[in-house]
Amino acid sequence: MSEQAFDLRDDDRRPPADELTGIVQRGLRLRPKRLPSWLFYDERGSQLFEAICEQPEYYLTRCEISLMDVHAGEMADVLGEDVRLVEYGSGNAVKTRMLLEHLHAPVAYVPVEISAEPLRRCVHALGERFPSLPVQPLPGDFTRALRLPIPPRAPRRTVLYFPGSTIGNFESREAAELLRKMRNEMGDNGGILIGADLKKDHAVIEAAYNDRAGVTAEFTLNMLVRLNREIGSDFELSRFRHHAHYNAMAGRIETFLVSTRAQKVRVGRQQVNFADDEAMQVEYSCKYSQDDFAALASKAGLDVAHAWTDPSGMFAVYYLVR
Ligand code: AVJ
Repeated sequence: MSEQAFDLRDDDRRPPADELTGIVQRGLRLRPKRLPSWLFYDERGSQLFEAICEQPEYYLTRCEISLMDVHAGEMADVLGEDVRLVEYGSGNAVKTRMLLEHLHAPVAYVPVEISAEPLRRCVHALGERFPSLPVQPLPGDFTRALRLPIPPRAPRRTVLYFPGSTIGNFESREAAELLRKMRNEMGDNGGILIGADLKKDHAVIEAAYNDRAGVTAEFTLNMLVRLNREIGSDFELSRFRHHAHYNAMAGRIETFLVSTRAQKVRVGRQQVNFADDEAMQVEYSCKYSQDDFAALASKAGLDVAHAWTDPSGMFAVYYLVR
């Protein structure tokens, strides 16, 4: 997600920078201060996320890919013939390709993506690999109600694909609401194929968000670079540090930007005070045991029909149905 997010919202006639300024100002009035994690994903942030995926400590992507390597064929069998596959966030589509390799006569692939450039790249990459697959890109925010394009022929079912443990960025209430929205979109006969990181040794999880090379720290701080550029705020990068720790009670990584001194920052026409050591929350990455995830799904009126894990038991993909 990037600045284009706001260009796409023609329901709001204010200039995009004003909207962003308002979002940030509201977050800075909360106690603790809090900024939404989608702000990470400008162009640089998306690049840094790809670099995170290559770090030895960040096991999530590698584990999900090895899971797909082993189980994509079985997933395709479970999904059945004539599926319309709708992906929430198009990403770089590596896992999607692994699934599409095995799908039986898919009716269409619909990537839903808020930011124009990744969406374009995804359409291009899949068009080359699957020339006869109808691709129907849908620019937009997947947390809002989607208007799915008319499929080229009637699908047997619509399956919403939501890989990557992105669901972990939502607090459990919001996660249940999002799944409930997805349940409506998939229809009676539909399903949700969704990746979620599993609970495990806390040190392993914590290391994944504190890589030695400091890529995650740079990713976190890039949010401030983006805000300085897009809304003209004057966050001083050297006066904030990345902090990510595993909250075992809540079952989630909590990431903060911590102010390294008492300071004032200008955001739009407002001055915002930070105390020495004040922590501003920027991301949750929730971890679910298989039982936790089944409980979350059931809050949204969904059942786990299948669950797959990677060979090391670190990551899970679930197939949810009504
Ligand atoms: C893309 C949301 C799955 O929470 O693990 C990686 C984002 N943040 N390192 C995650 C992220 C810091 C990632 N998700």
